[in-house]
Amino acid sequence: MIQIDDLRTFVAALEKRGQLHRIGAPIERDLELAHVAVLGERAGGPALMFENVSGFQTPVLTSAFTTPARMAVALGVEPGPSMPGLSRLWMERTISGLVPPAKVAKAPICENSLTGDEVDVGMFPAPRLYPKDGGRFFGTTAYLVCRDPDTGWVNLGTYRMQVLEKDRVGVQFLQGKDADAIFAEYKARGEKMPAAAVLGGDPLLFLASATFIGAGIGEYDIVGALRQRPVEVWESDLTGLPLPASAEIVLEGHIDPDDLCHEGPLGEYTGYYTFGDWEKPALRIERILHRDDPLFWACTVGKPVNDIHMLQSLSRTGGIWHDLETMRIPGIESVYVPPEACGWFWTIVSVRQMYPGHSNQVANAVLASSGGHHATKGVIVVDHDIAADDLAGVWWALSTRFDASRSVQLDRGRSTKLDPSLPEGARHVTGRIVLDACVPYEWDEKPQEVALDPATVEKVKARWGDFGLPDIDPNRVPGG
Ligand SMILES: Cc1cc2nc3c(=O)[nH]c(=O)nc-3n(C[C@H](O)[C@H](O)[C@H](O)COP(=O)(O)O)c2cc1C
Ligand SMILES: [Mn+2]
Repeated sequence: MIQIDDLRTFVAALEKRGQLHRIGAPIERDLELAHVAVLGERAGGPALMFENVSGFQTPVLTSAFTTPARMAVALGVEPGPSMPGLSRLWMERTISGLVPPAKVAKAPICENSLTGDEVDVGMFPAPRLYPKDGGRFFGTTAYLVCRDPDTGWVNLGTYRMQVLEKDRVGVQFLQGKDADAIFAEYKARGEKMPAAAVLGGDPLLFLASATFIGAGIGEYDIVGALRQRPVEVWESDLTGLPLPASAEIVLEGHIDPDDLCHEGPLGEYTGYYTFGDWEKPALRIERILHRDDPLFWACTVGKPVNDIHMLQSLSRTGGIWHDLETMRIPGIESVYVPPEACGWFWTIVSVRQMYPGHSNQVANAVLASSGGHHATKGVIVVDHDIAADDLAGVWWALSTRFDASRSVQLDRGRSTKLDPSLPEGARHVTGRIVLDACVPYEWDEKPQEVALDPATVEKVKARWGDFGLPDIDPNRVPGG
């Protein structure tokens, strides 16, 4: 286990494992910073800490989650597991029970408190990422904390936050998101919603707050389960909200139902823009809290694959897997939402079939699950001999176990406003497809696979040195 308490311990843990590079050369926060980050991400490079952002003291962290190795460190395990391996950990820990946060009286986030005229979000190097973006975004990794006025449920959600004025940021929570549902309750009461935009703290707070977990479930409790210890929170004397004690920066205030804004666009995680210019909520900042020498953390969003696609792949897979297990569907071997599918739109499940129709049940369970119902366009099911992230094996199954006249199911389901394959203005519902690439369980005569003779494999492995192939390790050959 790697002990991760906050963004700083995460950065130190990455650095210790050669997973973080510091850039001392001067860099502009507009375009340059994100462009270096994106080029580094596309090349499979390390996390970056920009230490010399022109005009600012505050360093900017990017590319923190871009590889499975760094996702592992964030989860507190040594690099090595595959993405489904990490998602399995998510599934197992969240099933074993949620862990509520613990209040602390003294918190590092209170080291600096700015109110009144001192409030100026422009003190932080919020970057502009892409040329067509509508402005600079304080929030790409920041999450909004708010509380249900009736039940007391505390929700954390990552919604982009554009800098609008020195004391105002846009907060684009989309229809149906948890903050949207909570905001509607304040609106119905004719009240402003107390809210806090939080940057930093345990990196899993960003991960969890960017995850579709379901209404009524607190993301603090999910992170508590993932860490197997409570998240430490400080109860704000301004908004009453529990804030992560070791966050880097907090913007606190209220979201007024009568104070809507226009913001965006931002290069989305689909790799496209959504230009629809509807009115969106905005946070009026009454107080800024920050730690001494705060770190700023940004994520480049945009085209796959970068941090958002990796974190969505991990947590969406984990959420769907959790749901399949708690629906008591047997035989689930592995689950995978590929980062290249934006970490969202396609799910692959490997199942050990036990009865006729089992693979079809699995696919429909994914489509109906809390974790997977939103904007899934396709589910592929393969037999247990192929791991969900073995894409070569998935192609083989689609070629040899799949018959379009038997193995396809089409229907429609909930979509996302951000899906560029649907016409703008008609993005509520999408078509969905199931590709069942399993050999039908009920077939008496199953196709006979070509296989090696196990005894001969052992024999030739024992004599491998005789064959003059020093660069080939027969124990590491797939299927060897
Ligand atoms: C970098 C980033 C930006 C995001 N921007 C938005 C956004 O602007 N609006 C939104 O509704 N969801 C956005 N999301 C997705 C939400 O974080 C995700 O749907 C999450 O489930 C929301 O939390 P909730 O389920 O508690 O509402 C973003 C996610 C990431 C990682
Ligand atoms: Mn939520």
